[in-house]
Amino acid sequence: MIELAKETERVILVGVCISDQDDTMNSLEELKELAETAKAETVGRLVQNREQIHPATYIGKGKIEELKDLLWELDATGIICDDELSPVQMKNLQDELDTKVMDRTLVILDIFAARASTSEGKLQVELAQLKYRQTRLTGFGTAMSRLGGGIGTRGPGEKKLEMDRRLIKSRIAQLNRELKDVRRHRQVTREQRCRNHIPVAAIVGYTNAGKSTLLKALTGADILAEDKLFATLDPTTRGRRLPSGQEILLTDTVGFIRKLPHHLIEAFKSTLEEARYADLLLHVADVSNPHMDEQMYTVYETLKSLGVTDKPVITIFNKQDKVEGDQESIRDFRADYTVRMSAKTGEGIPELLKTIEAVQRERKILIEFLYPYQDAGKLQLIRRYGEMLEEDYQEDGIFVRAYIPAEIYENLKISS
Ligand SMILES: Nc1nc2c(ncn2[C@@H]2O[C@H](COP(=O)(O)OP(=O)(O)OP(=O)(O)O)[C@@H](O)[C@H]2O)c(=O)[nH]1
Ligand SMILES: [Mg+2]
Repeated sequence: MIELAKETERVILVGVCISDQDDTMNSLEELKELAETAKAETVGRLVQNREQIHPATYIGKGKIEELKDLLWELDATGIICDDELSPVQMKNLQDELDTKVMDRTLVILDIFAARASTSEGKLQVELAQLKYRQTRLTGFGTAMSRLGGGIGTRGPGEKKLEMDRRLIKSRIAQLNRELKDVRRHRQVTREQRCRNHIPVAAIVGYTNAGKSTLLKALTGADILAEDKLFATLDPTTRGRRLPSGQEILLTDTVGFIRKLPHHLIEAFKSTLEEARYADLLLHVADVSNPHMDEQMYTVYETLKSLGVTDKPVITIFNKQDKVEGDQESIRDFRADYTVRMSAKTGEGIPELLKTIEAVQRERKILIEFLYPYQDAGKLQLIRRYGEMLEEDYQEDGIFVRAYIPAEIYENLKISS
């Protein structure tokens, strides 16, 4: 009889607890969700308390024996370790266990690979996958082909993942060249926006917090919002007018997660960097998630690693419709403002818009000018990019009181 290829992978999650037990369990819980998203079924868990991760085998000798038994008992097809394994750890575990050995990074890469839809997204994912693969070629030999698919085999460059080291190197170089072009293009778009003085707000936050739903609610953008990890990979930008009449651009971005793989950050830099060129950050947090505080911490840490530190932040405590009762304890001291809302029901949107306006105003200059009538064209500019508070047509000119972006101050001075 020919054994049929197993459709679903049955995996055991393996974690090492160095300090905080709760934290390790939360991380494993999230790994389970990641595995599920990558279409694998979690059939067991194994956690070892250690002072440090074993440099050669991730977990210690005794635990490996335990894991062997567990693999057999649960009829598992592989394991997923909750940290990125070094090539040596991966190889040793594979030799010891004779099963498919995966890690958190591989799973996240796999999810990204399945999600990538634009050419930029695909290039970035392939680059990250190949870089990860480059040093781990030996690890995927027999166990992988035995399964004939599953986590780690998906991606835009599916066939190319089987390439040898030399070819991988040249493909990486080629991908880097192509991505350079894409980045240049993105840069030009950003510069154009900058020249137009339209402020940009980047929507950032933990994966599944509701970023895309927020963009949808604010702009009516037809984008994918799903109860899935990493539903969004490619940034989408849409415009929206604030109550004052000023236009603002909102950019939805890829979500963050703890232990976001280094190669992904590198490869997705231009996408992730959208936040770096924004004038303001809308940080979406999911109040219905019991681990919201850790998630917010991860978001700030990731932003820091991307060099985004000096932007005004509005933290949005989203999904209010899902929670009840006293929420006094919900705070974010790192944010400049906080807003409670529900992107799904629309509750709280007016307050959010008001808050965005308040932040914008802080970045603006208040002018009080009496323009001669031949300068009337400048009012156009003010209405478009600023916020007109008062315009009074007097005998000797037009009196204007308005908030304007600092960048256009020079253009609005009275010519004399
Ligand atoms: N009840 C409730 N659900 C919400 C709210 N906002 C978003 N959701 C749901 O949360 C899930 C995730 O929403 P998305 O908007 O896709 O989240 P995201 O932050 O863009 O996620 P990624 O792109 O995967 O990082 C979806 O099922 C939404 O319907 C809300 O205010 N209330
Ligand atoms: Mg999204």
